[in-house]
Amino acid sequence: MNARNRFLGSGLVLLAAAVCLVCTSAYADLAIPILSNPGFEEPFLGSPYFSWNPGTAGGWTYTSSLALLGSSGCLGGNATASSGYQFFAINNQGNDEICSASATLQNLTPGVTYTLSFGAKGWDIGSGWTADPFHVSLDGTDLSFSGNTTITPAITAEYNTYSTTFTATAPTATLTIADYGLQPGLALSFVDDLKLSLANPGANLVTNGSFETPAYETVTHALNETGAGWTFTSVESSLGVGLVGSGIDRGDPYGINSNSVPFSGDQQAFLQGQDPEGGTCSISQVVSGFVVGQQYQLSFQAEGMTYSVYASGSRLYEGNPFTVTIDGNPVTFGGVDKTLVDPSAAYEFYVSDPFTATSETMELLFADLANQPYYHVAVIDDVAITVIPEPASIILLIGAALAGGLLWLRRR
Ligand SMILES: [Ca+2]
Ligand SMILES: [Ca+2]
Repeated sequence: MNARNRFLGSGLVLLAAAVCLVCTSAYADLAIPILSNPGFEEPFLGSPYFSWNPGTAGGWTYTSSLALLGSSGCLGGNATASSGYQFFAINNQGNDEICSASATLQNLTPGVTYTLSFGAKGWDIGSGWTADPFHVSLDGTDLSFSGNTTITPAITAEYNTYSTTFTATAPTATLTIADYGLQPGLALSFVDDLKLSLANPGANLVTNGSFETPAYETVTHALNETGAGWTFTSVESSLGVGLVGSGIDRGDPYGINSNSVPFSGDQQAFLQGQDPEGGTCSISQVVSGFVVGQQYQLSFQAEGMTYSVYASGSRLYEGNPFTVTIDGNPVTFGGVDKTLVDPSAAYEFYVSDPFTATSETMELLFADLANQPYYHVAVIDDVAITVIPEPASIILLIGAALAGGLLWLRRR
């Protein structure tokens, strides 16, 4: 089996993956993303299917008997996912039930501003159905999308993107997507593909953090490349790590449904298991520009690569858990023991706890666990290391604000 085929697996792999579903999520030291399961890919529904009133599932709590978790093709018309295979359908059929989905944002940094976006569209099934208007709130306060707090998505084939920013006031916040109940008739909107990122990340010390260079315009992926800032290593040169080009996402050249759409641009990096060769694979970069003693944060987007075969209702999903170190020291995400990144089947946003630079150049290393099966693939995109303002400068800012306030008082 050549490297290309091995990368995408085979029917045997799918069988093995089904067996291996029991071996995921067994880790106690999992890194905490800002939002788990942002693409409604969990729990996996299998072949085109929908689940009414899924209750609490996959990190989300759904209310109303009309809340619907669905997969592409489960309903007629434009019932497709924006990312991966599954979506949330917010739905009202002339009764007064409020239909909603809510989840907890975690590991937020108070004072930091984040960008939140998602896709939505109305159902185009006709027969009197309209889009179901809804609102998105954080701890009960509606977020504004281009000046609107009520979203009535257009009825289109593709999803329409809605984006906003918010500033965290606490490490956690409850995100709620809810309709208003009491619609006069039949109404349904699809919601999918929530994305989070830093709104004002500042200068990035990482070179080629989006893995767009070199551009692989004619191949689906490249292995063990060196250059453009990154070094990719694996035990066997023919597989393990590298850059994924756009072809794998757009052309689906192997006839396998993949969730592998880069978070940004056309390319992303991947870490693939090394079984049966053994050992680990890694992606590293010697990052320069640190100021010794200054505090920094690492952020990135990561997902577990999945393939779905609806005919058999099975999905190859293995997130290939990995660790991140800076000069050999584990980077943590949400607490001292939260070191192991095991992303779900849609891109999750990870922001590390602060770490202190001990040298002007430090090595950033992503490495998977030893002896993972080769159908375990994690993909990574938008890697950034950014400075955290020193407490002294924050105190200065507060001091300046206070002084301004005093001046204002004196002028009165
Ligand atoms: Ca999805
Ligand atoms: Ca990219």
